[in-house]
Order: sequence, then C-alpha cells, then structure tokens
Amino acid sequence: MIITPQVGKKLGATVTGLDPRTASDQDFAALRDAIYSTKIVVLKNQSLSLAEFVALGRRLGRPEIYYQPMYHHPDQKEIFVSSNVNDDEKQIGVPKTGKFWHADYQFMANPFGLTLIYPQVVPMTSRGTYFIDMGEAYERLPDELKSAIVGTRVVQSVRRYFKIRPTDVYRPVTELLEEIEQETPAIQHSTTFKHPVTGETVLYISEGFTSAILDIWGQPMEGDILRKLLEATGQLDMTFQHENVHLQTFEAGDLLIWDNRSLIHRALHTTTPEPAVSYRVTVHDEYPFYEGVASLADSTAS
Ligand code: 7UC
Ligand code: FE
Repeated sequence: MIITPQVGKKLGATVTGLDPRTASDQDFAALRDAIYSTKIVVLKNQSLSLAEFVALGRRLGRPEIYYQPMYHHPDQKEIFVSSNVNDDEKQIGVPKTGKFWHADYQFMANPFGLTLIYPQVVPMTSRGTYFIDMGEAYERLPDELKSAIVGTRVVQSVRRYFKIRPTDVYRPVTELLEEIEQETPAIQHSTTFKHPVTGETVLYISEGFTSAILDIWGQPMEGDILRKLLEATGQLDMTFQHENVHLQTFEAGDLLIWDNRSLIHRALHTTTPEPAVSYRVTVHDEYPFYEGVASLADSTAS
C-alpha cells in the first residue's frame, strides 16, 4: 500500500495497492491516519461488490443507515444511492443529492465521523465534489468573527433541502411539513467544536443546513453573523474560486473516504443527460462526534 499526498492540493491523499478485502489491521491503521490528517483519501482501482463496500465501512466504524428508505439500495440498505438514472420502472436512489454546502447528517443529533463514496457510473463532464475544510476556514476567520461566536450554538435543519417523495404526491403540504418537524426537528449543535482526533477547532455551519446562530442565552443573534460566516468561509462564492474551496475529481475505480467532522461538501452534478450513479456508506468511528455532542443536541430548537 502506498499513500501519496495529492500534489498541489490543499487536501487529500491517494492510496494505491490497497485491497480492502485482504488488508491488514496495520494497513487500516495507516489508512485512518491518512483520513484524519489529509481529510480525504482516494482509494485507487477498486472493484468491490455491494457487500464488500459495506464491509469496508464496517472496518472503519458502525454504519449509519439513512433515515429515509427511498435512498437505500434495494439489496443493501446500508448503501445510500445517488442516481440520475431515471428508468421509469425502477428508480433506484435519488437524483441530485447534496447539491448545496453541507456536512452529512449535520441536521441530526449525533452525526457520523466518516463518509465513503464509491462512484459507479462516472459522467464525462462535471465529475467531482467541492470541499471546504472548516477547521482551516475557522483559523482564517477574522478575530472579530471568532470572538463573536464564542459560546454560541447553531440551529441545524433539513427543512430547506428535504426532498418530496413519490408517496407525497397529492398530500397537503402542511401535513408534510408537520411530518418533517416530527421526524427531523431542528436541533442545536455547538457552533465550533474540538475535533476528537486532530484537536482542531471546527466551525460547524453550512449554507444548506444551518438556519440560525443562538447567543449564550439561546436567543437568535442580531445582525447578519451567519451570512458573514458563510461568506468568509467561501460558501457564498458561486464561482467556487474562493481560496478555501477544493475540487476533488475522481475517475472510475476511485473510492473516496473523508472526514465528515472537518469537511463540508457540495456535489457537482452533471448538466448533460449523461448517467451518473454513486454509492455511499457512512460510519460512526470510535470517537464521539465531539465531546458532549448528544447532550447539547438534546435541547430542541425552534
Ligand atoms: O437528497 C439529499 O440531498 C440528501 C441530504 C438532504 N442529506 C444527506 C445527509 O446525509 O445529510
Ligand atoms: Fe453529502
């Protein structure tokens, strides 16, 4: 197994010569180190079955099965399918997932530490995912923004990007909104947290899921502090040229594993009619998402 940092890139390493089916515990220890230190690793030349992909996830942690069944692979519910292959008879998975800045499960009380993506059908154009390292982005914030958010919390919600399901057709929208509030109510997280492995301070906000910042008394903060943070971290730059933005491209046979605590990401979907399919497995590693995570999120937010 050879681990090579990506030349001229802010993030990432490529890994060649690793067969996850036969890799030793020592290989996995080195792989874990690379994931947390470089944030994204790209395993090259993979050809895993559905079950083998899930088994790879299990060697890194406990799989989290997506809370909505419409994303599940019909033969393997641990696999979340993003697919624009719109075959009328059997649409598998969901098209255009994650086309906004977010961390996975950021709207949940106890998000998972690692995301694995295994592209299955790679289009010729627009292949890749944008990333921002929110530990780096926090370090680069002006001091007045850093001090403004000390002790604050964020309200996270899936509301803005909840996708209508086939079974929602003809349902009153008010009923659907109530159901979203029941199943995935807005929750609170600490605005910044200490990464349990690297010790970095991570700014846990995204344009997709963060709806408000609460001051130390739990009141929504005055002014446009959230917008300022989104702007400063590069999330409002629609040219994606901001210095914090990293484009991770991939080719067939690549399997990406990234640090879902440090990174936010935004899918780059093909604008051509070409098919694109990818499989995702997400796992809780051996560390808490951050110290005290569940107790904080327990208190519900409006
Ligand atoms: O369809 C999607 O974009 C899924 C998104 C709302 N959630 C992905 C996740 O794991 O948080
Ligand atoms: Fe995502």
